[in-house]
Amino acid sequence: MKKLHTWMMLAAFPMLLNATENKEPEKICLNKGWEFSQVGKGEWLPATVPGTVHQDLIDNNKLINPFFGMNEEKVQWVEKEDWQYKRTFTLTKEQLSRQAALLNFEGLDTYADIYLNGSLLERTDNMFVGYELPVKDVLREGENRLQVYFHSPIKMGLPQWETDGFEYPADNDHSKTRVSIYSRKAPYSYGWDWGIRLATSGIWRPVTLELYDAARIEDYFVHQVSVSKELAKVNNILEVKSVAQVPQQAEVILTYSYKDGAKVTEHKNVTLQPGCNKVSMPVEIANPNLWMPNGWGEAALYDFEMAVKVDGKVVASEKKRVGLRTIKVVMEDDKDGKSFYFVVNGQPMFAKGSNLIPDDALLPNVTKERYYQLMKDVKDANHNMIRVWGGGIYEDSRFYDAADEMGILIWQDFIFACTTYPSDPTFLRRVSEEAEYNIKRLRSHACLAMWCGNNEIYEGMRYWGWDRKYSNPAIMEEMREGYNKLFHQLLPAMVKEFDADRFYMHGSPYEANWGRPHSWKIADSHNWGTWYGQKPFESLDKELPRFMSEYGFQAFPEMKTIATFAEPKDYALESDVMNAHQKASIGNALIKKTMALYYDVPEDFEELVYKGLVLQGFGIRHGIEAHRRNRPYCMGSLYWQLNDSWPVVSWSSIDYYGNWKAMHYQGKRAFAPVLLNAFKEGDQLCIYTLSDELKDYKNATLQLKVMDFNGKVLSKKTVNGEVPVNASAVFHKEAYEALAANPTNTLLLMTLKSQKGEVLSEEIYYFNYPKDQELPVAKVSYKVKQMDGKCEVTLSSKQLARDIFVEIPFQGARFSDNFFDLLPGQTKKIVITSDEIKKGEPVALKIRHLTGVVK
Ligand code: NHV
Repeated sequence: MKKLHTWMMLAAFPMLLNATENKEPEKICLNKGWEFSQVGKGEWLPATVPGTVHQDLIDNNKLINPFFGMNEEKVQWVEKEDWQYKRTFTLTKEQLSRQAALLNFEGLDTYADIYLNGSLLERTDNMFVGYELPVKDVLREGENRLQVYFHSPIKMGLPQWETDGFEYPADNDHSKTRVSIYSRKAPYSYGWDWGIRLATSGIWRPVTLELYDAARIEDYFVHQVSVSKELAKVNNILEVKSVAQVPQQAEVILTYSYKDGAKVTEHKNVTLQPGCNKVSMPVEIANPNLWMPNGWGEAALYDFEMAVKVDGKVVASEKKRVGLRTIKVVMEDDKDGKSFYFVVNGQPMFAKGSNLIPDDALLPNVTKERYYQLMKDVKDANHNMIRVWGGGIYEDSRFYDAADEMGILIWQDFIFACTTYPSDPTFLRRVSEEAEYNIKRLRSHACLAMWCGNNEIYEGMRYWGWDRKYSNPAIMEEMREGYNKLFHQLLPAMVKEFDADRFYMHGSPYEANWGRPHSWKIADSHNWGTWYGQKPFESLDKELPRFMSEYGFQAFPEMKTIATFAEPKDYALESDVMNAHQKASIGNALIKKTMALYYDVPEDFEELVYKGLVLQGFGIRHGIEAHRRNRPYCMGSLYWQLNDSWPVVSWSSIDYYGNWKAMHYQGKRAFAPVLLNAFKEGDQLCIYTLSDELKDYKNATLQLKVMDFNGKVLSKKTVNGEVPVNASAVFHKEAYEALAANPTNTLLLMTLKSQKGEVLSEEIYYFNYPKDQELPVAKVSYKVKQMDGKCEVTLSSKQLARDIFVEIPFQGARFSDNFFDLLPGQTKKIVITSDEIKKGEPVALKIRHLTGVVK
């Protein structure tokens, strides 16, 4: 511990004047009543906290909507200005008499000077840490003035940029002078290949003033020492700061319970020394309810609470929801290369999921409701893992709470992506502070599965041509050394110190590169062959990794989302407005090129948008199935990307307004717990069962029916077999030629039933791609039953109707199903929910399918 001078001791450890009057801590929310001002302008306007300067300007009609049209370029001036935020708050004499006071800023973006009553409390330099500032000696009775001065993140980076003398390879930083890498600030806010550039400033997480007596819990870590079905050993580790000048007696109380069951309470008497104290309370829970990932059972959570009592009064307490489980990452040399898979509660788990980017360009707009909706979308689509990608942020705690509750494992990157970074002492100090802060903040979450140093920096250093870019080899050498310092030394050391049981990997991909087949056998892989390599989706059948942590394909968002940023005159693939919302250079051309392999490419823009959605869903589903089919060699499939941060053309499966793209529905189908998957191997059609279930199905039956597109059944048979536990297996093989006698106008319907007769999976196999099918012009009819908040749509068709898309003009409406095929003669009811649906106000539905638009 640093040596404190006597005068500092006075501030840090105020005298216990009246030891009998300990009270519960008081947390005063300071989010309300802020004003902001552009430095030099002198005009103060109301502000929202947590918030960003961009949103405050928009709310005060000082900034146009950055998402609309070509407005992005018109709002870039904001990042170059300094901004101030201020508010006052009043305190009573009684409040001031509390023994200690902390002003807590949970997040400041990024370079903020904090002033209180004439005192400079702190100069911050990291968006990813919270600041707890002791203010007991600065507070006043009555009015207190709080002010935060934000320096432009661009101006703050410039002196470093100027003195470095070379430009970092930060290609996603959409500026001529790339300063993003100098700041610990969300990389994506400087632009990305799906991202608007909004380099924000602001108080982006809550502010509180905490008044307390005697002691405070600085940290509560639930350390799962060992967990099995029979016994969980859990250590509760508290860091308690005592503000008395002399040792004081305290009682630490641990309470835990499961749901409405009995509360177990344990006590421990301790002597708190002045300053920081560690208190451990180990407990053992027999036959624990284990936390299970989505699809394997309940994500069981216990309620834990730790309280500290001094002089008989609770002076501090902290709650946690605790999921008891084990998660291991097995990365070992094996006969094929190097494995990479997760073992949860002793069972190998095929990871199914996607990559998360920040859900908004203006982060504080992501409410708790939005986090929970997104996580529900993930759960409903049968995912069990999300990778929090390194170009974004360490997410809000509510995100991890939601993941805990819904059984979603989190792969957490540290926030570094796609470029080398500085490694000077100041930079390393900032990173070490941020690592400690975030590891401690997240380590008690059941969902947290692993730490990963960064996204694609190692890959970039080796394969993205940076050697050629820097003619002076010393620069490249400095970058390589920097990589070692950050990702092989500092970050693993931090994980070891604060979260020793968790797996750490230097970066993703670990070693593999999508252009180098020999490397695919090593650990995780980002396969960008179907995008940057412009390969067909079938390449995913052969380019198999041990774990696919990224692969993707773009699609436009649906028309109602396009309509939020473009006007009908802009509805053209290469219009300026559409191009401002398409940040990937090869985007539009590639969408059309790949589409032509499978579908007829339409001229009409709206039809292209629709077919592009269908194409993306088709392609990624193809990949998911290939990965699942090839387990246990391949043990994970995380597609790029789950969500969007603004309305844009991107690789996402859910658009900015929460609308599921076709791919999200296809992902849900392809990630089903038990899935039938037919795949042609040589002259055989192999019908696989892909099961993630922990139980097997003996005496299952598979019915095969070949029918034409008008519903005439040409052949039919049933076979028996077994669906093995948690495995991919061939259930049945059939000579391909015989089945596929009429490939242009027949399909194979496969239905798998358990012994009890429940349908485990039902899938259609098409012998040809749509462009080589004689699809009938299906006459789809539908009926609508409308109620408040929902409507039921019943669709039917005499002929096969492929990829039916029901459009409704309400953002974020939820569909029980969409982008599905109707078999000839089939009737299907879907339910659409949205608060905007009102009984008696008929909604304008638009229904498309591959051979037409329903009038
Ligand atoms: O381009 C889509 C996504 C990115 O948004 C994100 O950074 O980590 N993507 C592509 C790649 N990685 C990622 C692969 N990168 C390259 C491919 C080919 C050449 C250079 C880079 C994500």
